Amino acid sequence: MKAIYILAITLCLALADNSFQTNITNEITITQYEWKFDQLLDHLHPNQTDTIWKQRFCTFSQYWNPLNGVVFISIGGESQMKGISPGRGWLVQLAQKYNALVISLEHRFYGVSQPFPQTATVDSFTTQNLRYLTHDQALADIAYFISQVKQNLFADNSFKVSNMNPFITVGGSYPGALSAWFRYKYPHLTVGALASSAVVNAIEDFWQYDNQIFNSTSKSGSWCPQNIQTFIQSLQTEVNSPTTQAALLKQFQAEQLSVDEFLFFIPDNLASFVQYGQRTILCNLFNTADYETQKTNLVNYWTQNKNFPNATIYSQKFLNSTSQTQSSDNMRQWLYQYCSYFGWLQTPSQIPGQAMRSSTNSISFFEGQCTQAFGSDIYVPKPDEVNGFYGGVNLLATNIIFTNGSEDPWQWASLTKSKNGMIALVSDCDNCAHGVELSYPQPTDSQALQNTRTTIQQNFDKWISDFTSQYAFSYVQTQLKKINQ
Ligand SMILES: *[C@@H]1O[C@H](CO)[C@@H](O)[C@H](O)[C@H]1NC(C)=O
Ligand SMILES: *[C@@H]1O[C@H](CO)[C@@H](O)[C@H](O)[C@H]1NC(C)=O
Ligand SMILES: *[C@@H]1O[C@H](CO)[C@@H](O)[C@H](O)[C@H]1NC(C)=O
Ligand SMILES: *[C@@H]1O[C@H](CO)[C@@H](O)[C@H](O)[C@H]1NC(C)=O
Ligand SMILES: *[C@@H]1O[C@H](CO)[C@@H](O)[C@H](O)[C@H]1NC(C)=O
Ligand SMILES: CC(=O)N[C@H]1CO[C@H](CO)[C@@H](O)[C@@H]1O
Repeated sequence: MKAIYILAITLCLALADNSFQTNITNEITITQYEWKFDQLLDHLHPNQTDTIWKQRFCTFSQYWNPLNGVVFISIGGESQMKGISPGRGWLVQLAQKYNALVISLEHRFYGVSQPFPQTATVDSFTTQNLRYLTHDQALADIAYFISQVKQNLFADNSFKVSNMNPFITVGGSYPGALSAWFRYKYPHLTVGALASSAVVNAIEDFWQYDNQIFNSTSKSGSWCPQNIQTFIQSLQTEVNSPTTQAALLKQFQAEQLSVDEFLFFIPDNLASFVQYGQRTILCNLFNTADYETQKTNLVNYWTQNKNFPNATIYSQKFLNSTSQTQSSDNMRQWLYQYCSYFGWLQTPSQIPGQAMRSSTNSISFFEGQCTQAFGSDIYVPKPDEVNGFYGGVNLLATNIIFTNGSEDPWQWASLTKSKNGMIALVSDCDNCAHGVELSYPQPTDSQALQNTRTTIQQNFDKWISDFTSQYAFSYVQTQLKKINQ
């Protein structure tokens, strides 16, 4: 009996060749399934012969119960997305609590979701093709996808999703903004949205980001931002000197960068520590005023952790290149999105004494990147247009939870205050940064973070019960049908 059972499982695993494993924590490994969806290229100018492309989505259905389960749509963006990653590991627990199906939908032009797949004769990322890389097309992708899922997109009907299953969107950062905007634009398709560190406010000159790096690193002591500031100054002097330049670039594996590119590459990667909750690690590396030691600490850290930042993707040559070399490529696409719409150009803080990056990180530097990569007609960003479209910080919708981490430099592009059925929460704790509550809960998580997750779930409970009570009668009918199927 047991042997047969094991054999059956083995067969099942062998047959499901679209399945894959993801390690969420050291103890938790999940199985997900990868699928492709026939998505429309242009939702905004429909045509008799719609152009179709293949959009990737992944499902996690271990806890799914179609009779009373929630469907979580995990929204992608800014990079490739193959299902739930450890950074969104909380979804695994939420799935268990809400008998949920989790569907991760990759964003157009990222990863393998390419409207114009790379071939010998087709380049994925020409400026002409990237015209279809817009926030409104991306939202329409989600709307079309959800409406298809509700009508049993899955041919074998194995998931038995129906109109009576409440849908909740989840996203962090730019996908967090999409999650909020989706609730505003297509409120009939979901019961609510979690918008984590959602950058709903487009700002061209986003110097507040750099200022938050100063503010967050100050939490370790004023020496931390000070040491980083003197480091940036020394770096600038060294890279500008013909006698020392080559050795410095070599030390950071950045021989392919110009001086200005290098002076963006380093601060951008220091800011990443803070953005991703590693402020204390960064400050430990800079717990010395000695420039040579600072450099060595940084290089050693990246080498030992096998996460040395790839300088190539910061070069104009790479940003110019219209071909997709690997599915992880995302720099040109994201550059296009902020050049053409959002801005969020990360210039030095305008508060005297608080700049954490070189003055070469100026608007004209970013404008140069944009115009060289896409031509002069793509720049300039249109924050007024985007904010006019969705409302920016004056967005008005219901059932959205906005979260921000107290150390997150992006919080200044997010929503500040609760109002009208929209709730703003903050996780105020050490190293609480971008999208912090979405990761898998740990026993060491601060009380503030645990409270954020509890409040989110209380709101989910309310949205779900409002939904099911509103549709009580047809809900029972539909679910009875499923049982009888
Ligand atoms: C998951 O972790 C195990 C060991 O802990 C490792 O053997 C395996 O390759 C990992 N799988 C993935 C997909 O990373
Ligand atoms: C409609 O689609 C066809 C075929 O893809 C294309 O040749 C034509 O230019 C499109 N028309 C418009 C108005 O976009
Ligand atoms: C950091 O920001 C907080 C909130 O705006 C402010 O109260 C605090 O004074 C700032 N700290 C520094 C060092 O700028
Ligand atoms: C850096 O990125 C480029 C472009 O994606 C890639 O071709 C190259 O292999 C990467 N280098 C390293 C060391 O990973
Ligand atoms: C990038 O492309 C622009 C426009 O074609 C060109 O002027 C510039 O020299 C290119 N830069 C590099 C580094 O290839
Ligand atoms: C932009 C924004 O709302 N930021 C808030 C995030 O949370 C911190 C911590 O309470 C607030 O100080 C910020 O105002």
